[in-house]
Amino acid sequence: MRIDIITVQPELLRSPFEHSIMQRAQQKGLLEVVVHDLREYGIGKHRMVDDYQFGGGAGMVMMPEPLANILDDLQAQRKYDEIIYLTPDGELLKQKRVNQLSLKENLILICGHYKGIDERIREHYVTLEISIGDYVLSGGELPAAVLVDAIGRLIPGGLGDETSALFDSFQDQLLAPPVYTRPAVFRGWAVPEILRSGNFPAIEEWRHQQAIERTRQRRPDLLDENDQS
Ligand code: 9D3
Repeated sequence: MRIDIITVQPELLRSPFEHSIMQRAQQKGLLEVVVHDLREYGIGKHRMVDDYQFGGGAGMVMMPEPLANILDDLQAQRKYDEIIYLTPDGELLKQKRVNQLSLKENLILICGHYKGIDERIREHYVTLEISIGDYVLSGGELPAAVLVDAIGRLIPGGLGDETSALFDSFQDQLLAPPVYTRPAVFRGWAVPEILRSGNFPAIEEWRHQQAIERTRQRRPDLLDENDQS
């Protein structure tokens, strides 16, 4: 899988992808992340990428031409499955969408800044708009890193042996049960006896019940289906 990221702050995106799982998947050639500096497509000798908005108002808007030019260049090189714009008014990111995107071959991510990008790019190029949550960030770069991380860990061979995406609690809509390690008693606080019983069917049942109870208490919204899968 190849992911091209378009940004005016490429430095913000370099370090996340030089680490851990991301790098493992990338070294195996399973995932290629290419960060593009939009300023290289900027207009004039000042490499302009943003301008005042029509109608007035504070804040700069990312100009259509640099974006259209880099998108044309990329699309001339390969077929992209989705052109994704990270934006606070996009679809709230959920695991189901991550799972879908992890099956794609080529993705483009556009990171917004300032007051966002010219609406015509959204109309004529963007195929999917994603928000990572209802809070205001300063740009789309960290959301892009979040999305790439979530996708990258699903790519076969991209995960450590000790974990499996299929058994992740979010995959089955439940929160994870509590976990413990040694010592069996710490400051007088004992690990639940069942976990030390060696009775694995009983342990599985206990964990499942804990997961359900925890989900009911903390995230009842995950239980009342509403088709969030
Ligand atoms: C003019 C109104 N603002 C929307 C609340 C404009 C605006 C604020 C912040 C436009 C962009 C941003 C920067 N944030 C993102 O680009 C962004 C984001 C976010 O702030 N929260 C959650 N997900 C995302 S994805 C991209």
